[in-house]
Amino acid sequence: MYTAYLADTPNGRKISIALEELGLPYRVQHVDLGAGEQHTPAFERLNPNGKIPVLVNEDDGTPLFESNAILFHLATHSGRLIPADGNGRDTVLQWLFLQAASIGPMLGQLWWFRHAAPAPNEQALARYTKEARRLYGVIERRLAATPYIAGDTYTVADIACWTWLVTHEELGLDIGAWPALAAWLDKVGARPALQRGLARTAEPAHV
Ligand SMILES: N[C@@H](CCC(=O)N[C@@H](CS)C(=O)NCC(=O)O)C(=O)O
Repeated sequence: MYTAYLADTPNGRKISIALEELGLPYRVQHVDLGAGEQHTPAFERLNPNGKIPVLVNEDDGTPLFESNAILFHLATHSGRLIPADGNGRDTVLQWLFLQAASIGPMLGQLWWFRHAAPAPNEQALARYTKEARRLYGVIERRLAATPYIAGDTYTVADIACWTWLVTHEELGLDIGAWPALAAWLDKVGARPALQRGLARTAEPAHV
């Protein structure tokens, strides 16, 4: 049994989607980011970085933070959503790192400067829009060549990238520029487990 500390954000959504895909038992503990619950001493004992998501294995109490480390843990321990062979695993890891190191931070900054910045900042908007568009292009070229991010099969790399790349409207990006990526967003988004995962993370806090 797992407890997933989540909020309704791209990194939070990854975890409930993966747990639903794998059919593992879990409960969601919603963390109110606006109220600062991620900075309480109790939460920072689970993640010293003070961010969701965290997954606690209730069998032994072990907490795991960093969304893609959690995805990799779930996939390798279940033997699903990741290839069994070493090269296949490395390929999944490569895309998980690209998502965590580039797609998440750049799209996250673009979202913040569009929706949360206290004052307009045209230079920041131009810089992060350019970088986001470049990254959508990287994934477009990949998905023009392979059906899924890490190759022939659906893996946790798709989950990690999907929750971020699906936010293109909020980011003011025209998805028409990336047809292979758009088709993949629809294909992956139609998975029933993904839709169940989104619903679990979107449940109102404290219910
Ligand atoms: N690299 C981390 C990023 C986690 C992250 O940025 N979480 C955000 C929500 S998506 C958060 O907790 N923000 C609240 C804060 O920074 O105070 C991961 O992939 O888990």
